[in-house]
Amino acid sequence: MANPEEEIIAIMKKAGIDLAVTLPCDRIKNLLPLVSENFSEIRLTREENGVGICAGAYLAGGKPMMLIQSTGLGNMINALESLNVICKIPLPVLASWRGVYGEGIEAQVPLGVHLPSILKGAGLEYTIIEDAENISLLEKVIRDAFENLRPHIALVSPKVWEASECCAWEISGMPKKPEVMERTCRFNLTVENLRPLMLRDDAICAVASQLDDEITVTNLGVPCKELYACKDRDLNFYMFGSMGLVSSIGLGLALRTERTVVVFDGDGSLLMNPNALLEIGKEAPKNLMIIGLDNGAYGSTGSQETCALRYIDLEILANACGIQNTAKVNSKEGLIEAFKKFRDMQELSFIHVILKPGNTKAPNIPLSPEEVTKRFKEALKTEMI
Ligand SMILES: Cc1ncc(C[n+]2csc(CCOP(=O)(O)OP(=O)(O)O)c2C)c(N)n1
Repeated sequence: MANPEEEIIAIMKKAGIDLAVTLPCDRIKNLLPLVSENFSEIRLTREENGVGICAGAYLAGGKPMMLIQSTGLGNMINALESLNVICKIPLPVLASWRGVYGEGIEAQVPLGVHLPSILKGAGLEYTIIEDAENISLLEKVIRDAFENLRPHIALVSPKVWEASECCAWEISGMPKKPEVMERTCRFNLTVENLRPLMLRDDAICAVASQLDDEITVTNLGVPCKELYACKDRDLNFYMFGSMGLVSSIGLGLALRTERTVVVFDGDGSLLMNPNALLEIGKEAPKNLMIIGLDNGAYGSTGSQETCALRYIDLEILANACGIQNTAKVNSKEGLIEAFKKFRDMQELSFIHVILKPGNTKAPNIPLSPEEVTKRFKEALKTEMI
C-alpha cells in the first residue's frame, strides 16, 4: 500500500490541483518535498497571504490548494470570510492538525482543541481525517470546495503519518541546503522625500486613463469606489474585505495570466501585512505592478495617521523585500510616466505614490461581491496560460 504522503499527492493530481501554496509543519515534513516535486509551489511567509494568492490563481482559471499547519487557520479566518465566502471563491486546505493527538508542545493545545468549534462557529466547512484509512476523504474535501465554491478545511491528525515509511524529507536534503546556499540580497536604498500634492482619486484616475487590457485589483474601501466611479471595467477586481491581501491577490493572478496586473494597494494595508511583499519579491512575476497609494493615513476609515507618514518609507520597504524596479512620484504626470515605463519594461515593479489624505464622495459599488467575482473571472477566460 502507498504511504499516506504519496496517496495525498495522487489525490491532488487526480483532482487537477495546479498550484500548491505551503507553509511547513513538522508533521507534514515528508509530504512537503513531494508537493514541491509534483506541483508548482509558492512558499508562504504567512498563511493569510495564501488565501489572497490562491484567490488570484483561481480567478485566473487555476485550481490552487493550501497545505499548512492548523495554527495558520488562526490568522486566515477573516480573509476566508471576507474574501472566499462573500465572493464564492473555493479553497481546499490541508491543515496538519496540531494540539490534539500526541502533542508535545503546550502552545499548540488551546487553538488545536478548539479549532473544530471555531470553524463550526465561523460557518466554515471542515472534515477531520483521523487516520491513514481515511485519507480518501481529502478527495471529497477538494471536490466540495470547487463544486460548492467555498473554503473546505481538512484537519489531518498526526496519527495519519504514524505508520508511514515515506522518507522524502531526508532524501530531499532540505536540512542541509541553507548551509551551502550563497546569500544574494541586492538593495538600492536612496530615496527622495516628496511633498503630497494630489488625492488618491487623482492618482487612481490618472492610472485608469492609461488602462487598456490590464487587470486591476483594488484595495478595500474608498479606493474601489473611486476606481468604479472613474472607470469601471469587467477586468477590475474590487475588494470588499480581507484587508492586507490585495497585492497577494495580484500575485496569484500574475502567475497565471500574461496580462499586466495592476494592484492599487494602500499604506495602511501594506503596513498591516508587509510580508505579502516578501512572497512577491521572491516570485517576481514580470507582469505585476503595485501602485502603493500612500496618503499617510487609513483614509477609508477617517484618515487616522499611519506609520508611513513619519516612520517608514514604502519604496524602501518594497526594495528591501526584493522588488528592484521602484519609483516615487507625487504628480499625475510623474505617475503616468512611471506607469508607462514599468508597463513597457515588463518587470515586477512598485510605484510609491505620495498623496494627501482625503476621500471623494464616490458612491457605493452597486455590485455584490459575487457579481464582481463572476464578471471578472468571465472576462479573464479569454486568455489563460
Ligand atoms: C482586518 C481589518 N481591520 C480594519 C479594517 C477597517 N478598515 C477598512 S479600510 C481601512 C483603511 C485602509 O487604509 P489604507 O490601506 O491606507 O487605504 P486608504 O483607505 O487610505 O486608501 C481600515 C482600517 C478592516 N476592514 N479589516
